[in-house]
Amino acid sequence: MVATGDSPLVGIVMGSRSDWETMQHAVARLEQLGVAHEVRVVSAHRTPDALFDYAATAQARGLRAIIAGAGGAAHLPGMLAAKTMVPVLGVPVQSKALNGMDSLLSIVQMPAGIPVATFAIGNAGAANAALFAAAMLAAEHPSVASALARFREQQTDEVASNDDPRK
Ligand code: RP5
Repeated sequence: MVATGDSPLVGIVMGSRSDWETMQHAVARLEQLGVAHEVRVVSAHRTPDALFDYAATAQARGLRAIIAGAGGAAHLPGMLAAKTMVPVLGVPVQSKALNGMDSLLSIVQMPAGIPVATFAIGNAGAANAALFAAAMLAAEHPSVASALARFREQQTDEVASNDDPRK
């Protein structure tokens, strides 16, 4: 059984504490699925040395995926991807000025050679990045596979049991 107290398999990083409102949805999903994880604020612009250090040590520390959320000039996911072979899942945070279009384009338009898997803007993107990370881990971690299967079944049951929108 993979538990949240174990050595982290997934790193969740964000460019600012102000991203937490969005990124908490990734953390909630990983906790629900029992995936060991860690959470940090690491900024491409304000703490670039910490970013390089995080990327340089990620693989050796056992991380199998990094979920990176950032808004505006969202360079965090791309810079992490440039400095580590650990797969980076990018979450565009919904910025105030441009509604997250700036974040989305900053993250998704990577040059060929350095991939970032980019998710939807905002809460849905954060939740789906966590589910995607769990799916990546499922083959090697049977407890994550069964938690993911249970989550899907529950989700289906919830929709099916509330299928009259007037109620
Ligand atoms: C980015 O700038 C962060 O990811 C955040 O979304 C945005 C604004 O940061 P704060 O000014 O709220 O700290 O680096």
